[in-house]
Amino acid sequence: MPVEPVDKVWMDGKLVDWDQARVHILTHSLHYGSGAFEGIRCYETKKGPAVFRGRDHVARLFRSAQILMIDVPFTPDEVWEGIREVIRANGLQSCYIRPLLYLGYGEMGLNPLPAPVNLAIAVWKWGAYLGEEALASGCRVKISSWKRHDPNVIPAAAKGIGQYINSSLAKVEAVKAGYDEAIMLNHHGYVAEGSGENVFIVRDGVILTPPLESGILEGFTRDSAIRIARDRGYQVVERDLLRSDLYACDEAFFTGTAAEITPIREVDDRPVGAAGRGPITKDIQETFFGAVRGEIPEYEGWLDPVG
Ligand code: PPE
Repeated sequence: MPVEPVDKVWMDGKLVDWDQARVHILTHSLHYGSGAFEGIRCYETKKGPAVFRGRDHVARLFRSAQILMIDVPFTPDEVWEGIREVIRANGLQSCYIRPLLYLGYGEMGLNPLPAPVNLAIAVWKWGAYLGEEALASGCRVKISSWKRHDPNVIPAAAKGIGQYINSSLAKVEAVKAGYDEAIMLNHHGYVAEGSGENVFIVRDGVILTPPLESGILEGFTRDSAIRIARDRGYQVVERDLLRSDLYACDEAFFTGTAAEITPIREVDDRPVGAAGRGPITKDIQETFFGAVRGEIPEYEGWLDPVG
């Protein structure tokens, strides 16, 4: 997706001009995929711009760093203030936020421990991840021939930069074959997640989603969708799913910061339910969009104001 430039990027505590937000070619992360990142969204609300689960995303960045043994040279409060500062500096009401914790210039070789640690926070306008049309009518998905990496190969719980090669391989395969998105199975053959989304299905009114032990990213949109669904009286079950569960369900949808809540209308050329946005998906999606825009008081705690 092409990026529209904005004015400023936060780099190691300073706001720099967009065009000056550069790194050296021997940046460690460019060579070895070392580092971690976050994907966060800021939404326009009546009380001004607010970051959806902003503090939670910052905490996950620190958990990723802990797993990858990277010492973050900032406190969580400083990172959170950096996020607010860069949104304000660009005068944005809504945007996508990308904190990137990377290993910088000065050390080469596979041992990342001596490399300098840098943190950048970029923001830009990012519309519907799989297209506006997909939000309303659903997307077409392919089960990937690429498996989700085993958590003992690369920890899925960390949002590490290099591990996204796995997601990219799956995405490219799906797009080249004419689909919008991929779903990967895990090493046990059960459904894991999309290239950048968690996945849910609905069968006989019950909502099902793979458990965290299936080796998936612990998505905040997933967590929010589960809470919304239960609050609205639906039963939500976290259990292993087979690919045939995806082929023969009534509804399916993705959750993710970028993807928000995107219905799935087809899996491997099999229509899901009525091949559109199912009624339970619509209910959860509408509530989610109300929550992120600050229109539902009970979910206001999920919004961290930019101020
Ligand atoms: N699984 C994966 C593999 C993943 O990358 C994401 C987020 C999720 C699940 C959902 O997590 P959460 O955002 O906390 O609900 N993917 C990010 C990157 C997308 C990109 O293309 O870049 C995102 O949605 O920001």
